[in-house]
Amino acid sequence: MIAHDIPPMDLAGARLYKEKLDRAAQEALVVALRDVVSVAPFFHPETRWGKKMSVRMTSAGRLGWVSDRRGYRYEPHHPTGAEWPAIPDAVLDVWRDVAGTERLPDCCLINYYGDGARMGLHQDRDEGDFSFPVVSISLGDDALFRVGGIERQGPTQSAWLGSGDVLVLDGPSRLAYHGIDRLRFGSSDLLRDHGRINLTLRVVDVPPARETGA
Ligand code: MD6
Ligand code: FE
Repeated sequence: MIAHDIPPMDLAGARLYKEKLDRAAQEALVVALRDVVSVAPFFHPETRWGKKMSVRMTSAGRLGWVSDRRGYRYEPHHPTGAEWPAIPDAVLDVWRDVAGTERLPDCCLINYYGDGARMGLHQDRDEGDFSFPVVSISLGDDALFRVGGIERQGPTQSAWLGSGDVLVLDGPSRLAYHGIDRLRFGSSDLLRDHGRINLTLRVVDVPPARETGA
């Protein structure tokens, strides 16, 4: 179930909905993600500089996010050449609840963090239209999230993201620098072998031109 009565916390302009998803909703997401991962297995991406990232990744949706020596980009196919599976309905329900837009996401990036995995400070800026929010869902072990402003060197705030927490970057926070400093590995029993899954939902393309009526 998605809890509706909890107002979000402000985190450097981002909205953090603590415990947005109860245990049953989290388990339902994990079941749906198992189907996704059976079609589109996790892979270990490299950065542009040939360094392996510490997280494992896959995607669902029309477009998936990939990183290799050619750079970071959205692709219509998994590295195996297969199409990405559809974004599960249970995931879209979370977007519908918090995104505040009729437009559905094109991409659900799925990151798996094992023991010691982290995510360096970055901006999500490979999309065509930054007026759409980015919605992120945390499942499994607690992770220390850091978010700042639109300049890498600026001050940052940190918060632990727990299983079932939902974070929305929109408005002025849409292009904020953010990352995961560390995990409390083993803090949750949601995932069989511990670790953490983060789902990041994004509108990738510029939407079709709208009639203004003017
Ligand atoms: C993570 N999150 O939580 C990494 N990006 O593992 C992100 O990179 C992120 O949480 C955009 C919006 C929200 C996020
Ligand atoms: Fe991000």
